[in-house]
Amino acid sequence: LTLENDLRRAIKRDEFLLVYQPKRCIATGAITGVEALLRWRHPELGLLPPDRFIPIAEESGLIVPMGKWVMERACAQHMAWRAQGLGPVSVAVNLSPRQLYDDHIVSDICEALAKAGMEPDWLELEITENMVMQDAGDALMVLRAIKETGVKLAIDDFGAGHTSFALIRQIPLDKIKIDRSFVNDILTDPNDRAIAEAIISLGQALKLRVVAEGVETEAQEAFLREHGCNEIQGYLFSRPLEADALHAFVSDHN
Ligand code: G
Ligand code: G
Ligand code: MN
Ligand code: NA
Repeated sequence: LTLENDLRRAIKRDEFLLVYQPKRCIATGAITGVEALLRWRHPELGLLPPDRFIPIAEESGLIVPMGKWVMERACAQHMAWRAQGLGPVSVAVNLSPRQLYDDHIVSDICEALAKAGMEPDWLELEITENMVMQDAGDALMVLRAIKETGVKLAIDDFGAGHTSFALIRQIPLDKIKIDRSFVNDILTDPNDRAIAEAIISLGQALKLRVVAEGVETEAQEAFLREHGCNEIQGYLFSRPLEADALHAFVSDHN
């Protein structure tokens, strides 16, 4: 309960920060985008990872204003990098179920873009399968409205949740992210390998870009390249970086 109270004051006290993990296109080697990941600089407990406070934020509903802050910060950062002369990289933000089903989600997205002066196609929103399954009819309506703003949609942690193929076909998706758990043992576990290959095939058939997350070794990347995966994200390439470090990393790389 104390943590929830602290969380209530965290936006005003400017205790949140975003770190950015780059994604690399396997074919061109270029950095195509970054995923924004939330951290909380707690005054007594130090730097907290999202699994320490997102569940509390979700439970209490605080995730709605926090998520709005994340979108605004991410859009502002994208424009700041461009103003510093960095070639544009897309920025992805994770959405929580509470946000998706909040009445103001579409206007919050539009407001974040407008405040930053950012074109919608540089912003990507990541949802998970289970968010869609809660109420498929409602979710599809919201996702279509979100898609009409011009932002991109990615399905995160794919393969780990519970969506049907029938539903996947109806979501206006741009991208599938293969869950890290399948990438981990992609070389040693025949089942994980089969699942990863199936997800890549599904993505290709539906004309979606496929991203593998949690790539930690060259051998995993080689396997993914061979099987037609489009992008990789993971410690092999880079850990999540603060804004300045990300700028330096992209400048050196692209
Ligand atoms: O950052 P890490 O790298 O530890 O992220 C752990 C989990 O927290 C991931 O599942 C990620 O999707 C989630 N997460 C990170 N940042 C955000 C955020 O801004 N909003 C939401 N809803 N989830 C986030
Ligand atoms: O669920 P989501 O994909 O949003 O989670 C992103 C999380 O994955 C973050 O916690 C991030 O720090 C973590 N992550 C990113 N790359 C790697 C990796 O190569 N290995 C592992 N174990 N975790 C990673
Ligand atoms: Mn994600
Ligand atoms: Na993920």
